[in-house]
Amino acid sequence: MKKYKKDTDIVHGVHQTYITSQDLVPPIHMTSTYHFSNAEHGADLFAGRGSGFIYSRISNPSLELLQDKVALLEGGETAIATASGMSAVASAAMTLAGPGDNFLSCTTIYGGSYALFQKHLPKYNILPRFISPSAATDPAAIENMTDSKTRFLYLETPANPTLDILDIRVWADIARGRKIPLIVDNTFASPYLQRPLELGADIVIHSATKYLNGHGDVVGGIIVADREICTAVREHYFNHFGPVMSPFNAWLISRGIKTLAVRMEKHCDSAMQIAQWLEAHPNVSRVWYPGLTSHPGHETAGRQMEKFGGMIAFEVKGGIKAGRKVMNTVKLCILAVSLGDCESLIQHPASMTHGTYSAEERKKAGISDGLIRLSVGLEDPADIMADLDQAMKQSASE
Ligand code: LCS
Repeated sequence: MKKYKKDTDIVHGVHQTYITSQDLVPPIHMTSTYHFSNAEHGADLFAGRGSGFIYSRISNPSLELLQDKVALLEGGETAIATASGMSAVASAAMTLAGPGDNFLSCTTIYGGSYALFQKHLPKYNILPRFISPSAATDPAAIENMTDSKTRFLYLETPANPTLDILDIRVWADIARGRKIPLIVDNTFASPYLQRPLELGADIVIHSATKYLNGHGDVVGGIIVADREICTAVREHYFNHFGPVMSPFNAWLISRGIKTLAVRMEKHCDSAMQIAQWLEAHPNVSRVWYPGLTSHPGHETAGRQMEKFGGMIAFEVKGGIKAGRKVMNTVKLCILAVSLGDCESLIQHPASMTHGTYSAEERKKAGISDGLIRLSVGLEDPADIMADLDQAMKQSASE
């Protein structure tokens, strides 16, 4: 296949040659099962001989199109579309580790992933080890947290919700040294900004609910890796636990991806402008945005990301009380969890997305009570700043 540039792959990328009607937009394959040509054909497919579809929990053309597209954009061999980002995380973790094993994750990750690791996997005697964000930039400290029972390393960069940046190459070198895979949750960056596999990671996970889909109308996930790993995920977990994506959702996410380049450019440019404005705002005590030179991960982010993303965290003077007022006073920004949508979304991690952490755990993860997270949408950034400004002024005057 001809190698195109990134923006062209985002729009074109992969085609399904077996669809003969020449549609510009492929149909949604809303089918649970497939007609075998004869008994021998069905038996061959079940035995893994030849290619074809068997049953939509195992594979479906609409899912295959999405999988091939995201694999192409991430520079991976293949992919598995899953019902949600959480089922992508769970499928990978449950495949790679078994009873008596451990794995190492940074403390600061999405609250749902943290709950899966901290509360649920231990029930299967799969034991998490968490490394603090400050130690997670020190190779010796990372190495010291692993042993012969460590089955994988796991990180988010930029991390939810603090936008911490970890050096993917550093973690990948440690994983390679121990002959274990590195999983990177690339949800906050999207493959438009960051391709962890090219930096040495082995598995990329997305909540496709976010930037990949980009329109706030779907929940979905995806795992990208080589064929060996994806086959293991399918055989050891996915096919029989069954967290499969619906063909309709796969179609919507494939549609969403076509505009990934233009959306990410605007998310990033607006976020940079808003982060700089927030940093200079008299009512703001701190801003976390990897594009700011004040961010400790700015240099690493500049090396491994093409731009700095559309997510900002900030704290207003007066802590959580003032922060709550801001969230209750915005008019344009929408008070909601999730991220990566057309609309700007504002939320409070300590009581919402990261309520799965205890107060002490949040402290270790660097998630302060006053932290507000903003997913910068596609509106005119001047309107977003005016909205935040009126909310902060009103909150400060009360
Ligand atoms: N990974 C990251 C980095 C996430 O932010 C999320 C969801 C997931 C995985 C799980 O994906 P899901 O199952 O929701 O598709 N993050 C959310 C957030 O920050 N607000 O609401 C959901």
